[in-house]
Amino acid sequence: MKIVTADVIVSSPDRNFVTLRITTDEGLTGVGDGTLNGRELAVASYLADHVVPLLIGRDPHRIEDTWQFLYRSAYWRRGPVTMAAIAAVDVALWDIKAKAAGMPLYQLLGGASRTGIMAYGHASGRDTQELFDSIRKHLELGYRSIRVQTSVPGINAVYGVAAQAEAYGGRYDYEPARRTPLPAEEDWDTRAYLRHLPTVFEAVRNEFGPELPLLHDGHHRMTPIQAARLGKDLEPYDLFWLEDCTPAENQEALRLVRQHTTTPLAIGEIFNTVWDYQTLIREQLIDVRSAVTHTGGITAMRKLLDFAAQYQIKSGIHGPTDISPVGMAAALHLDLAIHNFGIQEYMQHGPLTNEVFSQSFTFENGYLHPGDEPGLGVDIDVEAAARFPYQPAYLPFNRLKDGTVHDW
Ligand code: GCO
Ligand code: MG
Repeated sequence: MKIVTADVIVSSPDRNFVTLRITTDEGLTGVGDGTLNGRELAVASYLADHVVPLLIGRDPHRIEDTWQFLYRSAYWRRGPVTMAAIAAVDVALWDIKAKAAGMPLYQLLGGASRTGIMAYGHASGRDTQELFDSIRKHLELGYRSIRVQTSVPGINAVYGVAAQAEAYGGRYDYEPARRTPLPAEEDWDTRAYLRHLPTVFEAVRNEFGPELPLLHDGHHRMTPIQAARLGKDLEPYDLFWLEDCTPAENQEALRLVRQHTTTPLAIGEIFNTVWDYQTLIREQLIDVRSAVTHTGGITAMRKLLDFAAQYQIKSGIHGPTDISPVGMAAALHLDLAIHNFGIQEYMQHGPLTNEVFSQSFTFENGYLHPGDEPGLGVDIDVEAAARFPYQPAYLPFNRLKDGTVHDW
């Protein structure tokens, strides 16, 4: 078999997506997700200008060889643009291989290790009542694990609060990228946040009891010692995880947080290679987390998660709306196959996205399943995609009260 064409499709149904569609001389097609929120066109150019010409004529079955070729022949290693582009190719090739085998992809990854994939949903509110309503809504949708994000008195716009995001031009339940000519400016005050958040978790536990798994995303905004304090303050509320409590370019910073708290820690959605995790995994400084679309695809993620498994560290694959249905399907096949599955983030896409991407995965009683169609079980309708051309959109950023730029 040979690759005859590879098309880079940039579309914006509800939000921007970058999709790669590879076609073989036997008529098989495979799709991969290369969406990098707010920097989509950089990946599209990397693919169209520098990767697609190298794919034509290659044997699509040689996935490991193609991965190594794209990673090493570029010379300039790592980085989100490069690794998202490699991920798009890798996932499309796995899709083709599984279709050629007539099996759902998870079968090629070792078969199912479980019957369903536990997912968490994003509840949020500007106050306790709105938050409780949002939690109830998610429970009614079937979610059995809930991420809790809340406004903070004294701060105008806080990451992850849907109603607040809407007031600032966001769309649907939660989508941080906005179709504004410049990144939106938000405000931040860590002391106010550290005072407020434990009171919110206390209220949620009192209302919903001890069983419900609860999560929270700190979105890289604390220093290590602030993160250590928050982890300690949240211990009574038994979190499933505290995510991205501090920026982790410096992996060693997590040693300090770890020494102070038993709250499980999740890190990795902005990482893109196993090297970003080396200290975190080897020293068991985190418990879960990672992303498929931004980490070089199934090939690289499988190696990363197998490495993590030796340290009893579990997966928690990134699944916000900026992961396309293609990237989500890739995550689900991995989730089903690996032994060290932890939890899967799952935010449902808007109606236009579902017009462009046909999907076979299901969400029932809080559990996801990738379905049993050969391949990934997801495809892109190229004509429908063409109805939704790219629209510039940016993620917001934060400033402190004195005007200093801060992590968002
Ligand atoms: C999450 C993430 C996202 C990111 C988004 C940026 O936990 O889902 O933090 O909400 O902010 O992926 O594009
Ligand atoms: Mg996050």
